[in-house]
Amino acid sequence: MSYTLYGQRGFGSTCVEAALELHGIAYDFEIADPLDGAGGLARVRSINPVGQVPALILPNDDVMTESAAILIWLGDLDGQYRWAPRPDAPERAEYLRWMVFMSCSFYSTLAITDGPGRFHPDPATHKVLLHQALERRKQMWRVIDTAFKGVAAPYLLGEKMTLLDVYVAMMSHWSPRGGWFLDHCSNLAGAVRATEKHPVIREVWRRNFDLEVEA
Ligand SMILES: N[C@@H](CCC(=O)N[C@@H](CS)C(=O)NCC(=O)O)C(=O)O
Repeated sequence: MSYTLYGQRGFGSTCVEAALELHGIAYDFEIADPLDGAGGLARVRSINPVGQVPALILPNDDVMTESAAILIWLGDLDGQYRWAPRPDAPERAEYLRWMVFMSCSFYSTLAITDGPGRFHPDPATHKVLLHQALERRKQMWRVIDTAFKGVAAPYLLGEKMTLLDVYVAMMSHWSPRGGWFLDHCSNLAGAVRATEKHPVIREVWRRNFDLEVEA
């Protein structure tokens, strides 16, 4: 029974590392960087034909991709719901809504910044594409920040830290990054700070973001 996580430090595999460790699930980590030239991309494509990480190999050798799906699956796996609301909990709908929102509306814009040539073959257009992708990310942060106005206490869904907190906290370190995030997402920032104080998250963040968070 073993899990193997393919990813790269600071990439989307960060939240999967955190989820595995919060659940006490042992795993092997394999560096697989789709942005590390043709060799890196070929290696990732041999696991995930889309050429993206994270990818998690399950103990039965099934391959699981899509970070939100992996987190939701891990959160439900042992039926204990330590890091996810139970399916019948009142917070479940919000949990699913924002997990999928962050994946579909925010994370999806990295497909543009990680490879603008996929969206327009002329390199002269790429500066605009990168700019627009970043603007879209800012807009999506504003949407979720407004939705959580007055309801974050101390975590996004209330008293208990969930994998939604972990997912949002990880993405807060991506462009437009911490400074912009703290200035513009005051409703989310408290939950991110609380999440990053958890000892498991601190250690995973230290490894992935070279970040020392105060206890
Ligand atoms: N929908 C995917 C997106 C994964 C993704 O975009 N991962 C980035 C790294 S953080 C990647 O592999 N980028 C390389 C590329 O898109 O070519 C997920 O949620 O797992």
